[in-house]
Amino acid sequence: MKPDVLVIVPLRPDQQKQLEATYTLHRYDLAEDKNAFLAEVGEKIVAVVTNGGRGITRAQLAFLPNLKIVSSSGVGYDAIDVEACNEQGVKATNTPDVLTDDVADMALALFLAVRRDLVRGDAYVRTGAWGRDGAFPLTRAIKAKKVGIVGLGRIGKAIAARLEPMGVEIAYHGRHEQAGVAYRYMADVVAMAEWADVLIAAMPGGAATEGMISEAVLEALGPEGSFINIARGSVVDEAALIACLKDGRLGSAGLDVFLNEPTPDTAFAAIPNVVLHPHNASGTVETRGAMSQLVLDNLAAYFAGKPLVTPVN
Ligand code: 8YV
Repeated sequence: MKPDVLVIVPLRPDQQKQLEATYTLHRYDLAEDKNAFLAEVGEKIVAVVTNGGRGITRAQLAFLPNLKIVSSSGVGYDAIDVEACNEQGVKATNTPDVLTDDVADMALALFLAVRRDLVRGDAYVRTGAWGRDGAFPLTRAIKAKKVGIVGLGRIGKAIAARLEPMGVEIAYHGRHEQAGVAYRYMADVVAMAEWADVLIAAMPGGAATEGMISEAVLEALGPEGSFINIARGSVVDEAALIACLKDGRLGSAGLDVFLNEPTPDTAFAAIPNVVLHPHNASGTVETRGAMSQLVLDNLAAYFAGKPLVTPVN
């Protein structure tokens, strides 16, 4: 008897084939009437495959009385209702580590794109503005600038490691000062924004960090400052971010994540001093394959009665 698995988001093709071979799949992702589908198959389901964006809600969990494990592709688990999982005795797993380098690379790409005006430079060549209007406006050097990282976890540290050889000064903010970390710790995020030229958000999403990058933080970063976000849209006051970018209280931003995905606030499209990316920092063939494999490995460990590879709760 193959265990019954609810697929909220499918895996990459290779791992999806393995999933299909090992389990009886119930394709929530393909169902037209989602609630009717859950009501129909819910009792059978022992495992869920999802991702960091979709997660699983308390309302969905209520349809799954026999659920044992939620295996999610993504390091962030703010979209998984872990409290409801705990109440139901459901284990959850995520996919840390395998995506760290790609996400840190994207933070660096946004950082460079924003600070050196890469996207507007591209348009300047394409549209012939270069020939018509002359040399492109000068930008600002990276070297000797101050970068504040909010959330010095695995990804934050990988971002810092990429920035170090560029000759920038690095500080970090988080819940606690970390032993054995050479970067300057700043307990107050507004003070760090005041000090920094660039602020990079790399903390987890969820209630604890909601709105942490407030209007006061963005104003402290200032007209010459840049905000980079590869964390979650929820960590920033997005209305304030839009307003600050528009009226120049904040210099520029590079964003991989938004409050409403995949249909972010349309105001962003009309703001020239922001570089936008469609939540794809972990979106490489290699990393998405590794994430899918880890989803499978966690399921396999569970059904073999072994310790989970990367448990959340
Ligand atoms: C994914 C992410 O885009 O890992 C995360 O937390 O946000 C991203 O890697 C997301 O989980 C969808 O797979």
